[in-house]
Amino acid sequence: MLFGVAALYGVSGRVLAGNANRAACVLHDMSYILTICEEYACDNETDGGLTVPTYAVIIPTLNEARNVTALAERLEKVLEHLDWEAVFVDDGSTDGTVDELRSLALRTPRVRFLRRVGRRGLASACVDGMMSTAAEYLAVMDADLQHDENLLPAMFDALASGEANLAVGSRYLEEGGTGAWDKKRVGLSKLATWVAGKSMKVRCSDPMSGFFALHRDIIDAVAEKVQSRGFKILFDILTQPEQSLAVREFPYVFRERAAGRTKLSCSVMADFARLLLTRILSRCFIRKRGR
Ligand SMILES: Nc1nc2c(ncn2[C@@H]2O[C@H](COP(=O)(O)OP(=O)(O)O)[C@@H](O)[C@H]2O)c(=O)[nH]1
Ligand SMILES: [Mg+2]
Repeated sequence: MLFGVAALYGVSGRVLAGNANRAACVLHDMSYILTICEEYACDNETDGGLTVPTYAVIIPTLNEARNVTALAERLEKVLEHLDWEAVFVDDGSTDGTVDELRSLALRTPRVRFLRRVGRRGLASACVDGMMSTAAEYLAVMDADLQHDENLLPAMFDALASGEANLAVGSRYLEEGGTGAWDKKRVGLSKLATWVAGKSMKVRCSDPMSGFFALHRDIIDAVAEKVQSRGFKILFDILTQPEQSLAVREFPYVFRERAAGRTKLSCSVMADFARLLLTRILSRCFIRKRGR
């Protein structure tokens, strides 16, 4: 019966294969929550010796058919020595991304994917991906090869050693960079970063980064509060008032998109401006009350 329900929601890969001891798949939308747990106590001897991975890389996709296979291959190389899985989360791509993901998942046991139906939004896709894995350490990155996957082992290491509970890939540290961006985009991004800094308690040079890793306790605590349509989930997490964050940053140079187009649109920017305003106002309000 559980297999039937999971299939209905498009969950694929290792969870469906019954490899997880205690797999929890919670779809973020409050209208339906699917939890698969405890019942999944499986004997590893009989299902290929696979165990619950310690690390997961969550990759939101919207029309990234030409990028996903290359990314999975790169991940396999850099994470070779770790116990990890990749969770792609797709929102109705029309370019064959899901076919690519299915074929990847069929031939690569470390890859699984979540196909969301009737739902959109980068932030909620990331949250659903994170909720669908039992891994303790979770990274989020773009599917388009713009983020430097070579940093993942060091980011995971910083989390697993307890040095940090949030590792951020930063374009604005000395050795980082925005690559081929034109002056206008750099200017806008720096301005937004400066304004965002005013609403944050913690120091982070690149709060709009889409490349970060965290201990799962952090997202478990705020999953329901993240702006589901948002594009800048890291900033949302950084500005949740009750979070206790130890941030470590890793410089990287933002690469050019390998194929396909950016989904950063005017409406996405408007959503972000709304989030920014809400956070600045609530920070002012908290300060005033504290006086
Ligand atoms: N699932 C999902 N993924 C999305 C959505 N919007 C963007 N993405 C993915 O999120 C990542 C970041 O988007 P991208 O267009 O690269 O933004 P940019 O790097 O700021 O130009 C990419 O892997 C996109 O395919 C969405 O609504 N749903
Ligand atoms: Mg991108």
